[in-house]
Amino acid sequence: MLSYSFYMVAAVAAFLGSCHAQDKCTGIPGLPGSPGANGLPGRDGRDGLRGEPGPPGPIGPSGGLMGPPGRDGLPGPQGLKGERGEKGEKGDIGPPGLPASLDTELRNVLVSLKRRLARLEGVLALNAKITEVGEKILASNGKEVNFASALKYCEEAGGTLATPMNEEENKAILGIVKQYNRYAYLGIKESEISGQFSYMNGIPLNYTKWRQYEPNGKGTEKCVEMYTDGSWNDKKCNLYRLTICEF
Ligand SMILES: [Ca+2]
Repeated sequence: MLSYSFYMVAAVAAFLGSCHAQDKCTGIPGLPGSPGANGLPGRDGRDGLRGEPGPPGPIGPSGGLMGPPGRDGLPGPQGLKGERGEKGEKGDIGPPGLPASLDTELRNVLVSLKRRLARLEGVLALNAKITEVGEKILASNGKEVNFASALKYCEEAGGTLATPMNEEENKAILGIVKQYNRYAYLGIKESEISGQFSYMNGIPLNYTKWRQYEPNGKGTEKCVEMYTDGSWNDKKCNLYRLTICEF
C-alpha cells in the first residue's frame, strides 16, 4: 500500500503543474481511492490425488469368529520303539537263481571240497578208522557198552547204530566186528509183537541174516548182536558189545 506521504507529494506535484500555451491548463489528478473490501470466498477446487494407505489399526476386541486353521508345525522327536508285531505271512517264492552247473565259482568250490573230502576219507580208511559202503560210512570208537549207551554214542556223533540193509552192508559191518574181534549191537530192536524185529524208526526189516534157530528170545531178547561170522542173534540189551555207528 502506498504511504500517505506519497499521496501528499503526488498532490503537490499536481498542484504545481504548469499550463500549456494553448491556454488550457491540465487539471490536477485526483487522489487514488482507498482499497476495496475483500471479495467473497472462491468455489472449492477439484479433488486431490489419492493418498498412501494408512498404518494398521489396533487389535479389535476378543470374541470374534475363529479364524481358519494354521499350517502344520515342525515334526516332533522320534517316539519310543513299539512292541514286536505278529509274524507276517510267508512271502512268495523268489525268482530261480543261477543253476550251480552254470556258476563257475560255486562249481570250483564244490570240486575243491569234493577232492579234499576224498583225501580225508582216504586217510581215515587207510588207518581203518572208517569203512565206506554205498552212501554209508561205518566207524567204531572201539568201546564195548550196552545198547542204550552205544546208540547214544552214535547219535551224539551225528549218526546212528550200524544197520545192515543188505548183504553188502552186512559184510562191511562184519569187517569191523572182525577187526575188533567183538560182537556188536546192531540198529535193530524187537517190536511190540514178540519175535518181530524192526529198524530204529519202526519200519519192519527188509533184510535179515539170522543165525540158524534165531531169533529165539520170544520177547526176552529185544536187541540184536552180530557174531564174528556176520550172522545175527537176538540178545538182551544190557550186555557189553562193540559200538559200531553208521553215518
Ligand atoms: Ca537169541
